[in-house]
Amino acid sequence: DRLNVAVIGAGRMGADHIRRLDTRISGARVAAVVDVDEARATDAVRDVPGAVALTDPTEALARADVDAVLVATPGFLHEDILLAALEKDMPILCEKPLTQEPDSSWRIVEAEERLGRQRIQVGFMRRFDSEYAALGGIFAGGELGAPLMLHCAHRNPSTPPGFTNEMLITDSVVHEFDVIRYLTGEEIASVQIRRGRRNSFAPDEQHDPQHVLIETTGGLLADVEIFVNAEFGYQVTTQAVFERGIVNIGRDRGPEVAASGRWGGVVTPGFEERFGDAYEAEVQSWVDAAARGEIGGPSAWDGYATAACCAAGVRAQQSDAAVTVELNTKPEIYHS
Ligand code: ISE
Repeated sequence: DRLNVAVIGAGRMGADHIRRLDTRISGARVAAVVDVDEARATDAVRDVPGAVALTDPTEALARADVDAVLVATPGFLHEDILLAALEKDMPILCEKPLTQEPDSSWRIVEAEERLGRQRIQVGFMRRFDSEYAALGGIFAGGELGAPLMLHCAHRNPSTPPGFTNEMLITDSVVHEFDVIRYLTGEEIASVQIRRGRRNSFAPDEQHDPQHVLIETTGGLLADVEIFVNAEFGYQVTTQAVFERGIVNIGRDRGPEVAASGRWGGVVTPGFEERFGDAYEAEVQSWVDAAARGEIGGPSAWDGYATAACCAAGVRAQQSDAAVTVELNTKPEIYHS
């Protein structure tokens, strides 16, 4: 009995997940693909045996051959789909962000709490990246002493049309918010943003890059360079500073070639390549956990907490001051 998944949204991420579910994930199949653009839905199921193409998520959730849902629409469409899927008590894998604002994320948390168990896993795939996981092990193991600081760089080659200045935080730095919470096991207390010199090649509406200073509830400082029109490729690196050593992750480790008087290698072009293995481990973990009636990764609470960080970050873009992150009390179902 395989998990019969309806994939909602057949854009860049949805199409990538459909391919993954169809070819590399065991214990699951794509039963339906939903997209408002009918041609895109039809295209997406063309080579997927037994999958139907639909334009209405409600129709997909009502089908007898659908028992789980993967949400990959743009973030502003997540809330309605999540509430409907929770209503059906289905396993849900929701691409980040959970929703775009803390208020709507909190409504999701409340709906899940009423259900009495966790059903939503949020697509913060970095937790499944082998180097982030190894760094997490060093944080937990304590062999280098206490962690003191994190220096993060998040660089994208370019941004799609419509990528606003706020999205540098809500779409991109949201990953650092999650990963800093994951590594430290602490919530984020405040966010401060400085803008500095602007890349003249960035779209007019973006101030790119930005420098984000984050403090956790335990006093750890993290700085993030978010730079989304970096041209040269896709690069996500972290340097963790501990009392007795430092750890670097995220440097490309492809073959280093020396030829014609030069040496070097290749930078990953996009997140699909950089985090391909992580996405695969993430989806497999979700499918395996669903069989046990559990989730296999970051929760709706993580989605809510990062939405609260993003709201603070967007406010922090308006001034040079640090903005406090406001969090409601964590419901019982998210303890453990
Ligand atoms: C994109 O939506 C992602 O989630 C990528 O991981 C991130 O690097 C990029 O900045 C986002 O726009």
